[in-house]
Order: sequence, then C-alpha cells, then structure tokens
Amino acid sequence: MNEFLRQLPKVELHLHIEGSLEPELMFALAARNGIDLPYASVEEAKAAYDFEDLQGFLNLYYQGMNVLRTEQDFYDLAMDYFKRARSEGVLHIDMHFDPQAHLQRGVPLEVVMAGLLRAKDEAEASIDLTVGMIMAFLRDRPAEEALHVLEQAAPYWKFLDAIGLDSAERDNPPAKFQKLFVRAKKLGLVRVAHAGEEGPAEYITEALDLLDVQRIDHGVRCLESDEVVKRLRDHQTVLTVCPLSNVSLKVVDQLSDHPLPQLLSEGLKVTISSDDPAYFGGGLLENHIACAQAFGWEADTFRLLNQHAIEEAFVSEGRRQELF
Ligand code: ES4
Ligand code: ZN
Repeated sequence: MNEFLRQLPKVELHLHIEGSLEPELMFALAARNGIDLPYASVEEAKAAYDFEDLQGFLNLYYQGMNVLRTEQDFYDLAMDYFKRARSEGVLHIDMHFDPQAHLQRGVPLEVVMAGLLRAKDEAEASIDLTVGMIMAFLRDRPAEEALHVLEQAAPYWKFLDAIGLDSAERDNPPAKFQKLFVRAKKLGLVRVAHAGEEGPAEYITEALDLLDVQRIDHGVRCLESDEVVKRLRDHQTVLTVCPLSNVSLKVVDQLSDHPLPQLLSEGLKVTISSDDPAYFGGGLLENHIACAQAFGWEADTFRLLNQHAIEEAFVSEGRRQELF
C-alpha cells in the first residue's frame, strides 16, 4: 500500500509554505542571517512541536518564520518543500503564504513575492510540479490591515490564484473580513477560507454567505450541523481536510477518531492535505499512509480523494488533463 501511495499522482490543495520550514533549514537560515534561535538543536526544536491547540502551534509557527529575511530565504524555503513533495509523487500544490506575518517583521512584500514566484517558476520549468498561489490574510489581525495589504499587493494580483483566510479562528468570524472578500471578488480573485477547524459550523455558513468562498479549508466541524452538511453536499463544495494537522492540534484525539470516513460517506467533496508538514509529522504522502493505517482505506478511496483535488486545483485546463 505504501508503495502504491508513493506512486499515486497526488495533488495538495492546502499547504502553508511557512509551515513547511523544517528545523534543519531553520537552523541553516538562522546561521546565514545571524539570528539566535530559542532551540539548542534540531532535536530540541522537534521536541517543542507538541501542541495543545491551534494557538499553541501558531506561536511557534510565527517564531519559526523569523529566520526568513531575504528573497533567497523564501526561494530556499519553497524549493526545499517542492523537491521533497515531488519526490513523494506530488504533482501540484496550491500554496498559502502569509504576507502580514512578514510585513510585521519588516520584510517587504517584494522580497516575499520574488522568492516564492522564482521557486514556483523553477518548479514548473524543471521538476514537473505546478504551484498555485493563495495570498492568505491573518484573521486575528485588524480587517483594515488586510485591506491595505491587498491594495499594496496590486503588482502581484495577476500572479494570485486566490486569497485565503487563516490563523486563529476562534472569535475571529468570517464576517470580520466581508469587505476584504468583496474587494477581492471585484478584482476577479477566487476566495477560500479556513472554517470549521476550531471554529463552529456556523463559520462555514458565514464563509459561504458573506465571503463567497469556493473552498472551505478544514471544514471538519460541518458535521455538527445537518444543514451545513447538506449545503456542502448539494453544492459539492470542496473541503481541504488535514488529518495529521487535526491530530497535532487536538481537533481530534487520534486519527482513528477522525471524521474523514463520515465526511466521505456523507457524499462530501473531500480532499486531504498536510497543512504545515514540518510541524505536524509529515507531508502529503505521510498523510496518505496514516489514513491507510487508521481507516483501512483501499486504493480506490485515495484515487477518489486525489480526483477531487485535481478537479478543484488552481491549474490550467491543459495541466488538469495531464494530472488526471
Ligand atoms: C494554520 Cl493549521 C492552521 N490553521 C489556521 N491557520 C494556519 N496557518 C498556518 N497553519
Ligand atoms: Zn491551514
């Protein structure tokens, strides 16, 4: 089964590139940039990745990305993950990135975009891996700041496949970002949002009604509302579910308790992704292997999940046909 899963052409719709920063690269970039880390070794960093909840993870996620300073750093970050993913049979990645987390630290948007776009271009030209760009906004920061960053990003709008909404979900409902999403829609940008990870099923409804999103990232808590499940099924709205992330952040106690099998049996358009592979115990292949073990799924289930991902990926129609 593991060899089948490695060979299976896979597509990942939910990946935070800053969450792919492995401790080894974190140490290399810290040395290159003369930055002190709060860990004595790679092992100590890995041992610290033991989270109580989403906020506990986010604290270390924002701290870890402090080593990213130059265009080359962002390029190295992305290429490191792209090469690893490609070697595990991943052919397309829709990549979230968090400009506000870098702007706040004094890293200009131009530096972030130049590094990430160079890595995307190189991956597409040389390793047969295509990359979608999702500019994500931090929901625990002011809505006005997000609007300002979207306007500041005008030179890059043409490179964006979508905008997203991430970071601390609780008490930061989708409604807070209605203006941002209306503006993005006017610009012709597709919209996606994290909803129903730690937040309630109502946040999924809000994201659909007020933000007009095309995807729900996570969405596992939809099962708390029959009405929300029905709506997601009727519209075949894709859910980008992240199994190992949900275990690491204690959305579920263990993978065998995860509602993925139920989401599928409800007829929902489910996909699987790694979210933050450096922090949650592995990339897309590891997530596939863990699901095979926990749920006893056969090849057909994994083919279906990846077919869903291919149908929904931000790719040209020509590339989509190649992926099928
Ligand atoms: C995230 Cl797991 C998760 N949830 C929300 N926002 C995020 N940003 C990076 N990982
Ligand atoms: Zn996420």
